[in-house]
This record gives sequence, C-alpha cells and structure tokens, in this order.
Amino acid sequence: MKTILRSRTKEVIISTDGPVIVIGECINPTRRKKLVSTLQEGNYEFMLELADSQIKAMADMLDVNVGFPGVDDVKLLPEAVRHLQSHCDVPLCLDSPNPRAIEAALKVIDGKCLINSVNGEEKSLSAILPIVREYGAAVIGLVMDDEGITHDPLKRLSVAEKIVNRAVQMGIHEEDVIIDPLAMAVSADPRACVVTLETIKLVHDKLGLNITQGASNISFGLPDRETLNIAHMVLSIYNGLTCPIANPEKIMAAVRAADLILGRDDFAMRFIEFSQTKLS
Ligand code: THG
Repeated sequence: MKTILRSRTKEVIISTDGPVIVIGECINPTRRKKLVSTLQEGNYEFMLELADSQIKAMADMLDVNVGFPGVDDVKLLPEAVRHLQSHCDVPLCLDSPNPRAIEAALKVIDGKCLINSVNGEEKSLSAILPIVREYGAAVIGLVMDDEGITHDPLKRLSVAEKIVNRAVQMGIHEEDVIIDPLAMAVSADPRACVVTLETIKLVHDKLGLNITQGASNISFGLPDRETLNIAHMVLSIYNGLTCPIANPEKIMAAVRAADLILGRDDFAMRFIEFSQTKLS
C-alpha cells in the first residue's frame, strides 16, 4: 500500500514495504516556550529554524502544530503553512483538533498534505472526512471513538476498520488513510507500549495500511527519553510502523539502521549516506 504526499515540487511515497518516512515533530508548542512567544509576536523565524534543522536531519515531512491556549489557530495555522512552504519544500502534516483551522490551511496549501487527524467519534468523522475528500488530502485516523480509548488491541483494530470503511464510503481512497494506533506514556501505564505494538501488528496484518504514531509520547515523565524512544521505534518498525511523527535529530540513525536490518536498504546505501551526512 502506498500513500503519496506532495509539496510544491517534491513527492513523498509512504509505503508499507518501507523505507520508513519520518515526519518531523518539532513544530509543536509542547515545552517549546520560544515557539509560542515568537508566534504570538507574529515572528516566524524560529519556526523556520525548526523546519530547517529537521530537514537537515533528513525529515521527509513536517508536522505543523501551532495550537496553544489563547491562539486563533484558524488564522495562525494557514499563516504558518504559508511561511513554511515558501521557505522549504517538503509535504506538511496539519496537526490540529480544529476542523476550521485545518480547512483554512488547506485553502493555502500547495500539493497534497496529510491531515492530523480524524478519529472514530461520529463528530470527528462527519467534520473531517468531507474536508479530506474535498481537498484531495490524506488523513491520519486515531483509534479512539465515542467510547474513549480502549486498551484492547483488537478493539483498537475495529476502530481503525470503522474509520477506513467510513472514509472509503465517502469516496476517499483507502491508501489515503494512515492509522495511528495511539502511543501513550509508559510511565503512566506499564502495558501502554505493548498495546500499541500489538495494535500496529494487527493493523499491518489485517488492514495492510500505513501506520504512524506520535512516537515520543511514550517517554513522557521518564529520564533518558532518547533510549526509550529508540527502543520503541525499532520494535514498532518491525511490527509495521511506516511513518512516525518523531524528532529526526534523535531518531534517524535508529530508523536507518532498522530499515537496513529489515532488508529495505540495498547495499546499505541509505544507511551509509546518512552516516556520511552526520560526519559532514
Ligand atoms: N499522534 C498524532 N499526532 C500527534 C501525536 C500523536 N501530534 C502531537 C504529538 N502526538 C506528537 N508530537 C510530539 C512533539 C513533541 C514531543 C512529543 C510528541 C516532545 N517534546 C519534547 C518534550 O516535551 O519534552 C520537547 C522537545 C524535544 O526535546 O525534542 O516530547 O500521538 N497523530
């Protein structure tokens, strides 16, 4: 299964056969006070620096989340998109819970983006899927619904099925739905990562869809987050994760290593190329 995204001139293919595509997570106000304060002043320079450093670290796409308390994201998200796409040329992932902000951003976007996200709640399905179809975008489906978040991987799979079925009924191609199995903090629930890993495997085996996750969520509240994130990333890739939202500066070496080990990197070309850019 292949999901194709586009920026002004570049095409990114997310394939269930790999290699893994990394969606840079860093344009996100979580614990980034400087991003909030600069955006509040209408200054986009720091955001563009975050974009540059992630692209230098080989991010294939960028997640754009500019939601923080008090912000008018119907104005800010399209402005952020406008600045990003005139500065760099990678497909974007629009990360907002507000369908109006997503739609406002879609009006200014070049190419084909990824909408982050829809979930199995009726309210979300009916607000987001029509926009996905109208603008010819792709969408991330979070496996939660009106009953909340289940800890049973089989039930998470059935929410994924419900989302993809609804999308297809509305005329959206199944390959344009990317499932998020929900990655949550393992400090809060010792089984959190196991449930996610099992869900990834089920979605991969039964639905054959591309799979993302907010991979750094799992280490909230713990020391040495980088080690935990790497371990979870590698296990997730083995089970079927194809396009994590993660910090490329910290995760890319492990991602390239996993692709090589899984036989998706002929003659280790990508691994070697990455090692050389790190040295230069
Ligand atoms: N699923 C989907 N989208 C998502 C998430 C998800 N978007 C948001 C989030 N979860 C993924 N993005 C992040 C971004 C930053 C961090 C975690 C997840 C993070 N930041 C560091 C911190 O909080 O300490 C700060 C920056 C750093 O040092 O890198 O952990 O689950 N579909």
